[in-house]
Amino acid sequence: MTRTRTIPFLAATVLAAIVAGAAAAATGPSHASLVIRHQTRGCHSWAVNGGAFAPAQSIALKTGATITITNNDVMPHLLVQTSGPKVALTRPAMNHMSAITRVSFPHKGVYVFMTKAGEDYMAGVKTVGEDNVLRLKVTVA
Ligand SMILES: [Cu+2]
Repeated sequence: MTRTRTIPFLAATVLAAIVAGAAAAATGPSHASLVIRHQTRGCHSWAVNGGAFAPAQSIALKTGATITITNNDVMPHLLVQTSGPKVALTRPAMNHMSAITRVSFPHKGVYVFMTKAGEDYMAGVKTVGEDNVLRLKVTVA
């Protein structure tokens, strides 16, 4: 008698765990933070959620998610969307150190952004090599 009640309960628990796992794999978190920093080689780079700094980043987010970009570089960065469903960019110009831009993704899709970098805030900033172009791919599911 206990057996016939225990087995369906276990099966339901396992099924629920599988469904939850699949849902978590298909959609990402609801928020990501990017930080732009100055560096000698390539002038600037950025990182997602405290990860490795690189010029090109990609993020998977769930529908309705937002990203926050903080510009800690020594020059302004303008966020520009280059492809994907059009998103509203409020304050895309990060014109001073620690300036923040937020972007919301109310719809599914693949969105691609880049930044256009301006002149250094102060003279005499030395860098090595071509300036990096920061690129970001956001997949919203
Ligand atoms: Cu820079």
